Amino acid sequence: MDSEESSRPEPAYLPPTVERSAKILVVGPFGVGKTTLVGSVSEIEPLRTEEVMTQAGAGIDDLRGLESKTTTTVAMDFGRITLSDTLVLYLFGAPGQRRFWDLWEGLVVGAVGLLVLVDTRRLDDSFEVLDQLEERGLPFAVAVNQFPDSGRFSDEDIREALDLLPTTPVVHCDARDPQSSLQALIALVSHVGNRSLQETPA
Ligand SMILES: Nc1nc2c(ncn2[C@@H]2O[C@H](COP(=O)(O)OP(=O)(O)OP(=O)(O)O)[C@@H](O)[C@H]2O)c(=O)[nH]1
Ligand SMILES: [Mg+2]
Repeated sequence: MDSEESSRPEPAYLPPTVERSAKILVVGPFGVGKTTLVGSVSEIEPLRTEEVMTQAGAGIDDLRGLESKTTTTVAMDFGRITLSDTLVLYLFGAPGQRRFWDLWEGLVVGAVGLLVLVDTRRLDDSFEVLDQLEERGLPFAVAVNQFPDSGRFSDEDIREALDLLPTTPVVHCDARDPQSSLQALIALVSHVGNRSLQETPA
């Protein structure tokens, strides 16, 4: 168990005040920080399906700026965060390697919205992701995961570069930081609106 996990409070049960739940899918290209975000913000021990990357990905998976990355998600991440006294989010993280994108079909079922993580050092990788989402019509927010050598881009720069609608929220975050990740989720939930949030069974 690492220090991040051992310091996590372990609320196994939902507070009795929780009335609504929402499934959120965190998507984005390879290595953008999806597993990191789900793990940092989750109040329960996150479920991870990491496998060590092999030579099969050499020349396919772009590891520039991710020199310390040795594993990749092969199925999904799962976490939970109680956002307010009455609302809980179930977080699903998608695998980012292109060859696993078919799994997104299943993972997205029941999701009320998507958080799209973006790495400005490799913005091109995000175009294909956004194309997929626009076909689906589900609400999404864009969270720019800030790396030390990312450079500074304004929301407007990001909006223009990714050709986003004026209504799509753009936030900047550090996926390693629980509070920062939480702010990204709050931006998404505000955008999704209360209408889509499910009543939890009594
Ligand atoms: N500096 C910095 N590093 C980060 C941040 N988020 C993630 N990392 C690092 O970047 C790498 C990628 O993180 P992952 O969370 O595995 O990315 P992923 O999107 O889940 O990757 P796949 O599942 O393989 O697509 C890891 O080595 C993280 O430690 C961040 O906000 N800042
Ligand atoms: Mg991952």
